[in-house]
Amino acid sequence: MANRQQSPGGPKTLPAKRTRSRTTKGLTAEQRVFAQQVRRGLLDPRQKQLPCQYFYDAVGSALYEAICQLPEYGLWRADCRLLERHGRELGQIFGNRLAVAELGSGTGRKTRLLLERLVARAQVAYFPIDLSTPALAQCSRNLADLPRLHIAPVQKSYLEGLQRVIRVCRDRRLLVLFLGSTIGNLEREESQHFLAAVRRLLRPGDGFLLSADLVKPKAALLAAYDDPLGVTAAFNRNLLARINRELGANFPLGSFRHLVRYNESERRIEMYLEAQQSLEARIPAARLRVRFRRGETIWTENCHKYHPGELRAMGLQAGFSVAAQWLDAEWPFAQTLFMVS
Ligand code: AVJ
Repeated sequence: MANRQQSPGGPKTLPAKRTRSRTTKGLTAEQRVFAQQVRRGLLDPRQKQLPCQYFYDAVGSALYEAICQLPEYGLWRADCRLLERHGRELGQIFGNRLAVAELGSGTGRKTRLLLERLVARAQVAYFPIDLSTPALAQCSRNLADLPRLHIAPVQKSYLEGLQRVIRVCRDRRLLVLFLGSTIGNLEREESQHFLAAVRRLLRPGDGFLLSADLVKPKAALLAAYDDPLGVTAAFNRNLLARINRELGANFPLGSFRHLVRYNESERRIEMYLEAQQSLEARIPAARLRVRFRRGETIWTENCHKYHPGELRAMGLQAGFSVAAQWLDAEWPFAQTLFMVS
């Protein structure tokens, strides 16, 4: 877990107690890993934290879809506008027999804007890569009507999935998509390593299209992550609700407040859940009892923001060349096309 900076939530955290209960029976393999990650994050003596990848169960994914429609949250629409504006150009660059692999494809609603423009002039093999089976199923359904599109879902982590795709489509140029500014969840150093790992898997003629949210006025960012309707607050609290649902915990959801700050030096939004009174929660499947002091926080997400030049430099450092960079005027957001030359 990367985000280990100072917390806004006051002095030392209250220790958590390991319990001896043996209630991990009946858990799936994924839930066991979930329980281990929860245990590790909540036992962290410096700052309690939970990994943001667990936001996306069925409820969380639906809340994220709602976030993307919020007037305050401009990322999704900016990404869509750039795909609509430059989709044809991408088609011209990659020719008439290409493969498209998407890291973290979600429902595919946004990717459709690009795929529609690609299949207008090419045979396309599309490989949505996602850990969530329901999301992959929905993605395939959302795109099934597109002509000249072959869909091959890959339920794997990003790099494992990409390795699989490269093995099965040696005869086509490959365009890898990493949209939505999901890269923002990684620490900057981690992002650099990730780009280098993707670069190592690709061959000359392949490309990597990276979406990233850009630095902008603090007020706009705080509104995007702490919307007045409370959808992002629900998305954040759903993490505790999921631990209650899947790991048998008893977190009192109403006792945790959604807290967002903008870390100027790190150029990132940080999301927390703050305990409104001192309380204790039991998480049997993680064999844990956790006590919270009033005002103590759980760190749940980092959303890093970038400068256009920084993104280009990251790609060059990873061994890519920069073929194009498109910026959205309405909501500062960038799509950068990296190529293997
Ligand atoms: C899916 C990681 C791109 O960082 O904006 C939205 C997640 N968190 N609102 C983002 C998110 C709070 C989103 N990413």
